[in-house]
Amino acid sequence: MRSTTGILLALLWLLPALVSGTETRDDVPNILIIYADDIGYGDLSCYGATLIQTPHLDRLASQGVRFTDAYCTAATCTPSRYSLLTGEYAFRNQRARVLRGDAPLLIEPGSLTMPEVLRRAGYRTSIVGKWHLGLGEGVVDWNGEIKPGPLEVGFDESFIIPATNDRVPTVYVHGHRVENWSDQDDPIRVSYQEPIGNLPTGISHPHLLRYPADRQHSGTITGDISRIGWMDGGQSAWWDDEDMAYELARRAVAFLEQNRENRFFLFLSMHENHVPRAPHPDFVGTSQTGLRGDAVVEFDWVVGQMMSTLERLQLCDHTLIIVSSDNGPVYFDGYEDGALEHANGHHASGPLRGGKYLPFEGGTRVPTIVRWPSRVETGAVSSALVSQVDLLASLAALVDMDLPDGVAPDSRNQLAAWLGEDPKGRDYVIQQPTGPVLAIRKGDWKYIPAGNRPIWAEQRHNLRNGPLASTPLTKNAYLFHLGDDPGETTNLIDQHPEVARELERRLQQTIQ
Ligand code: NG6
Ligand code: CA
Repeated sequence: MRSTTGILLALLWLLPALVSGTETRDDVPNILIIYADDIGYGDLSCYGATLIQTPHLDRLASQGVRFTDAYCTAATCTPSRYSLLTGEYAFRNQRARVLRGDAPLLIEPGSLTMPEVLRRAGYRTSIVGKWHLGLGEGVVDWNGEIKPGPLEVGFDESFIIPATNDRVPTVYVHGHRVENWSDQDDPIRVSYQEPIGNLPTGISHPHLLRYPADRQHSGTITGDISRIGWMDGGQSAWWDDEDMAYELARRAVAFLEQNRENRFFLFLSMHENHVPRAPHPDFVGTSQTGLRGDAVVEFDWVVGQMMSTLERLQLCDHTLIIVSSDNGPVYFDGYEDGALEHANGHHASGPLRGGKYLPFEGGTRVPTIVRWPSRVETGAVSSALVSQVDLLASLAALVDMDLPDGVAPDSRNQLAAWLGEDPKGRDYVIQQPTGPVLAIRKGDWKYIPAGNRPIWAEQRHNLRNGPLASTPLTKNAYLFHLGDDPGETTNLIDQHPEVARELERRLQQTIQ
């Protein structure tokens, strides 16, 4: 008798845990992260752009919270994405730098990544779009099974651009295989060491190109664009650059439709506005800043597609949407696509200094919008300091999952800030530019330690990126007061050495 009661009690105790994966509760929403590539703080009309109109993002902002002080962790893609998905700063992992298209997987298979945490919480998880976190274990056979990859680190489904749209191989990988690929007589081969195969390259056939490229981007031509690296074979599987937004949107919509009855997490990782900029002809001319702006409008259209799909499926109220970018903007990034010539006075970083690659605010402060009608106030603007590295712990808290010690070591539960409820957010954020020098923002102060590497980057920006940077970075340390000087023009390090020392200490404590 006693044991029967015990079993019954145990069952009653277990019951909530057993049903919690299937019930539809408003406080545990679906999650959709729409991630842009290289879209800057000033690129959306809700962030002040006038030559680029982004009506869907503006509407999203009017229905949710728009952040003025939200950061990705790094000024380039791979490290930012690594931090977002693992909750660990990328500078802790020496391999977490901008990866080649044939680099091995950066994330340990089976680890508790953001998608894995959500998967364990009962979510169906999917990535559609740019990956750029490596695939395989060293040598990838693009004609066979490609793993480990997204499916081994928490995603139930994947349809990815393996690296970037300017790197070979220019094929989508669906699950473990190249999409649309079965012709074993024309095997896909990839090299980042030396030219392979007989396909034209930007060097051998420049007349085939839609626009000229620098040397680095003058490898194999697929479509009419030369890439970084060389590839051979697989022509039937090559993606169509102009169709990419439509293809990724189709895949994302299909996932939402298929999972209408499930709780889902979709990481929709778009390529806009990374080079090569090749928006669909439907979007060419839709901005007043040339192809670069047109690609932002294309991204906005994708956001609109996701919103209208959620509306059609009546999932809007039950879906938390987070839109942000992986790093700041750049004009010239390898291709003479007219981005700078047609900038037309558009400031891709808005009032901020610098952009992609750089330690200045424009490198890592990114447009960020969060919408979840059942919980997030509509039309709010938050100046809370938030960092994408915290999304893992924050979403884990949202779905009530405990993270064991050592998992996501740099991720903190900042859910209240991310939902617009806490106006303050973090005490400080770390900003990782290209090169070894990390920057830190704490409150209104911003500190960039002395170091040499960023000099070339900003000089290149000055030469090629016009409005993105005004004064050259030197190897000296910098201290700016962002409240008085959001454009980081006046170095106050001599006036406030004690502030610089405090920020240096904070930075060192974080690094250790
Ligand atoms: C750089 C490429 C740049 C871009 C970047 C990655 C050169 C000279 N430049 O190495 O064109 O591909 O990597 O961009 O090769 S990111 O947004 O994915 O970080
Ligand atoms: Ca990027």
